[in-house]
Amino acid sequence: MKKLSLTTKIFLGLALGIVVGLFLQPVPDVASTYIKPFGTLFLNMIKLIIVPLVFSSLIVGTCSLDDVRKLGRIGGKTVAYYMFTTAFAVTIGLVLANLTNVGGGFSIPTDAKVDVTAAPNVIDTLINIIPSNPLKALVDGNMLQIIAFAIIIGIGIIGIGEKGKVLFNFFDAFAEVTYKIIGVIMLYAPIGVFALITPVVAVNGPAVLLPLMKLILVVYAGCILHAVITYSITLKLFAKVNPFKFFKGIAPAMIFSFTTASSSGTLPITMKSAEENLGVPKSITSFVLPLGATINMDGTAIYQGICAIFIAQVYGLDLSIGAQLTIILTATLASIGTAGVPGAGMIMLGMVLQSVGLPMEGIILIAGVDRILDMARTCVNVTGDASCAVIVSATEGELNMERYNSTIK
Ligand code: DAS
Repeated sequence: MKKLSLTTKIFLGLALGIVVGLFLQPVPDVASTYIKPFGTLFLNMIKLIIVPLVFSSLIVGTCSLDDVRKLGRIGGKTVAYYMFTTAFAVTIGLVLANLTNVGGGFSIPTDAKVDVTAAPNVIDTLINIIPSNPLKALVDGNMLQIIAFAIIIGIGIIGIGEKGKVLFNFFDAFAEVTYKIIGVIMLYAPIGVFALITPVVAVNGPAVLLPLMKLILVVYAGCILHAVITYSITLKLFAKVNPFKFFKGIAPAMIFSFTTASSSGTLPITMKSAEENLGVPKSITSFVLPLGATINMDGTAIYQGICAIFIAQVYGLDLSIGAQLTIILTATLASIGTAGVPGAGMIMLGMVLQSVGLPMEGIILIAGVDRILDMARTCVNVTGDASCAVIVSATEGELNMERYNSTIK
């Protein structure tokens, strides 16, 4: 009941925050001045623990795969699934945006010329993953480089056999300490969630949302379609499990990620839900989920595909199929580098727009409602990560089916 009570409390915090936010719409500054700080405090607590959590749990996760061949197999499955679902997500976004003429109703003149220019260099993206200064990567919170460093350390520990035990035990204990700290932080979660959502509703009341309502509806539709259809198919096809039980089991992480708009901040709940509700072993959650929280962002990719078409249509610019294919490549790569924190996707949207010569100022149109969009895309990001953990476990024969099927009480 304790697990459900945390979810229930978080949901109550969310519901209460929405109601209070609606009441505070006439005085949004009250919400921003007196309530928002308690939400910022919560996000800061989450940011405090993310680097130690990801670093230690990935080292432990890599080591627990106990041999490099298994690591290669699981790593290969994980990265392939993440890249495939992200590219598919962008495509869904582009098709939906074109079908709904998402940017219709606006027309802003621009002298920008659509030109497939700076398509991202795949090689550079991959080379930049290996940190030349790992301590700087840790200090800067460069998640991709921290992940690479942790995996390399894990492989090293596997490689020295018995002698590595002391290091494994150190990082295993360190990871347990971060889980314990997160347990304490989560006690504050209902208050934190309340304080995060209240100013969002108070500031972004219906008046602000109306002009961009079509964009918001298309992004939410894309996110729901991708989550329900794509993951149901992949779970049925590759894991041969009942998708409904998946969504029921991962619900706590979906609610939490929707509210905090932070994949990294939701990571502890995603890991807990995947282990306790879906029967995924810790050796796989502690490898697949920290990796996913950073490199796998299907929701963000959907958002970037739709917003690119929105901005092109608003400025009356036609995007050729070639340009739209570049958007698929750029958004897929951009999602690798996007940090799992609020607003990161909007920053990476600039890279996507630049790759096809769309005006960057188009981002300003979206900035006002970006938090509303961020909540939906982050929820999909986290759901995608969890679907990968279930599929990798099932294909490795390590999914606890009894635990998975017991999700629906
Ligand atoms: N909020 C980011 C996340 O935590 C996603 C985004 O900004 O696109 O996944």
